[in-house]
Amino acid sequence: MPPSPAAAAATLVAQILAGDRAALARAITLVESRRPDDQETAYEALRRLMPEVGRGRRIGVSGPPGVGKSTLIDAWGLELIRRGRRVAVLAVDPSSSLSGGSILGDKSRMSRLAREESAFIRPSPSDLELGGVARRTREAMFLCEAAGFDHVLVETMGVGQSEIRVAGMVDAFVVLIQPGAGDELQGIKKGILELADVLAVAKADGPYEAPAREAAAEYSAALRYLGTEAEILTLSAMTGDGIGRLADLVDARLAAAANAGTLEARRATDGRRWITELAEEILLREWRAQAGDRGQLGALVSATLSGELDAGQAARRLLGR
Ligand SMILES: Nc1nc2c(ncn2[C@@H]2O[C@H](COP(=O)(O)OP(=O)(O)OP(=O)(O)O)[C@@H](O)[C@H]2O)c(=O)[nH]1
Ligand SMILES: [Mg+2]
Repeated sequence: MPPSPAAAAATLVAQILAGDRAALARAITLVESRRPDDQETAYEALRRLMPEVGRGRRIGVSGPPGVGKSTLIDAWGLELIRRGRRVAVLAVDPSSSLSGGSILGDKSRMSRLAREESAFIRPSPSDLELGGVARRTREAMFLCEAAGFDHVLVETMGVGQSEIRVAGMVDAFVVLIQPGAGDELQGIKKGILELADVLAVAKADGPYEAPAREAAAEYSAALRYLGTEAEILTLSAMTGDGIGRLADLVDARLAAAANAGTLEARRATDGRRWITELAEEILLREWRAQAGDRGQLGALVSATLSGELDAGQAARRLLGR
């Protein structure tokens, strides 16, 4: 007989606290699973681990496809390790659900970091339902923290919902921008500029260096205009230029936020989202499981289109009201 969820959770917790990386990976798999018993085990393990969660720093790294997120995380992660930190990376990649997994892709982009004892890299399949966000990024971050990783970097694709969601659950949000001045300004949405704590113009090396600096100047003006307090810099993950500055900058901002109490406030807001989202998920799952009278949907649509029912009435009937 397999162990009960509580017993399985207790074992997992002991292993994670003892530094067992395979156990950490397993716990993340369980929390991402859709099976109720896996969920029960994972959440029980997380409950027991929560006293170990909170001291770490959670950082989101976002930007358009190919801008250099993974390469930057590789360089930044190494810099953090040089400073004595332990670094976990969660890569959330929508393309992984299309290509059937970009695990090798991400590991090879982070090949230097992947070899480090003090690093843990975990690519998670994204959930198309959520617009390309892993369903359990928040829980995975907490598990990494409990396992003693004091920095958790989350790579997320710069597509609408996913970056907004991730920005809400991290302590600092770094947005990478393509070098090249002028028209790029149109491409990045105002909302994203407002989410960013740090804007970094990537690939500032070789022929891109000058355009990168021009872009930084333009974005700097845009940020002033928007009245946000985001910092802006140029960097190159390839040459290493700007990586130390990025690490310093994010460190300083997080220390200031911790002192001012804004870090705690940000986490409290996210805690409310955490439980609310799970509650919504449970409701939706229960409703879908009943699925009793979905047969009436066709009739409800006809009635709505013919003007017999209004759309709100039809939706309420579908819910059995
Ligand atoms: N010149 C230059 N090229 C870079 C730099 N960083 C990344 N690249 C190149 O840009 C390409 C994409 O890099 P990735 O790190 O995979 O970019 P990404 O944003 O993680 O890509 P996705 O995860 O697919 O969205 C690769 O060919 C890198 O070698 C840099 O600092 N300078
Ligand atoms: Mg990547």
